[in-house]
Amino acid sequence: MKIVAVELREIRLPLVHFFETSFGRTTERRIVLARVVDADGAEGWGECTAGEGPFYSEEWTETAWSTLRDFLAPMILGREVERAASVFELMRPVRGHRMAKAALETACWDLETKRAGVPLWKHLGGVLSEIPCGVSIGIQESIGALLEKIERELDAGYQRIKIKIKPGWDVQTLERVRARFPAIRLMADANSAYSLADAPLLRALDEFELMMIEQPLAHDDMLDHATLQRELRTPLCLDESIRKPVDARHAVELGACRIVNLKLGRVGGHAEAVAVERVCRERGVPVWCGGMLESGIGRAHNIAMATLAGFTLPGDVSASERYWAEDIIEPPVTITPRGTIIAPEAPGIGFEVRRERIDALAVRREVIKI
Ligand code: OSB
Ligand code: MG
Repeated sequence: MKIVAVELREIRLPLVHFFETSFGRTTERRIVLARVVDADGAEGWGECTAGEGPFYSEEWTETAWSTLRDFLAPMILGREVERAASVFELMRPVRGHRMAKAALETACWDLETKRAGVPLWKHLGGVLSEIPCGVSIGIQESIGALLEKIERELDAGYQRIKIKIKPGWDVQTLERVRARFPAIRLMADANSAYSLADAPLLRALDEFELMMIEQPLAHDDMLDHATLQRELRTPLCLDESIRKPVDARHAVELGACRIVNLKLGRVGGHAEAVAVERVCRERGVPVWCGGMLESGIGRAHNIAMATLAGFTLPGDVSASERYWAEDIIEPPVTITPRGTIIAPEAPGIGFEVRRERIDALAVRREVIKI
């Protein structure tokens, strides 16, 4: 394929409910979308999962926009790109900025598979035609509100509940959740809110029989996680610390985690995600698909990734209606009563992109051409 135009759009999309983590609250997303067009006029869409500020990672909406416009788009424009699988390599001169890279890279995979008339997930080597789903529930105004939310998600069929924790919203909160729901599959995500000095508190969480504790320590740490893991019965899962395939190998070899949250944007797109999944699968480490409050385009790409064989645990990818009054794809993502998402059979990402709605939501647009 030869990409002749890269279009960037920033859309603003208010969340149905605010989403709060240990690093802050999001009420409205600022999402950068990438549309790539080849010489025959075929298109592909990707989404940048960077947040509204440099808090989950150093990337955010503005760095993604300028990095895509000034560096990444020019690196692929006009090049004879043999396969979407080689796009990440073309962008190698840029260090980091994996979420920005993923926007462009995933758009190329959508284009390639639309052209070939095959579903993206099959092209990636996916084997699961139905993926198990859980939900991630942010920090709430009260424990009562949290319990109500959990009840609603379980009624909808979701297979596991993840709650966000932080100092002051941890032991007591989990105690109440467990008292009310003694047998559910439950886990907690701290988004780096603790340090090794909190090991006694984290050890106290063992009694709640959590599936895992996600990223309790520093966003860029592995050694302290390995030390902590030796002191815990509960498996640790790394999110922020795993940015590339070699990180996954190091984490597993160090014993820093027993499970990996794999996020498509965080690792830089499908080619790198396939490599991370492989590192984990070959070492018997389960992975699951994380979420970044994606619109339908990012969500569709997540679904494709989550069909790979290593995705053996329920992920954070859930129905569009949990986030948006109206999504930017058609149909929106829905779950079955079994708490699964069925991988679409249509070519590419398998959902129709609502171009007019996107243009109506766009607050800026830039076309980079050869
Ligand atoms: O740590 O997994 C995380 C959202 C934004 C940033 C980081 C995280 C999350 C989530 C939400 O947990 C997952 C989702 O529902 O998309
Ligand atoms: Mg996380």
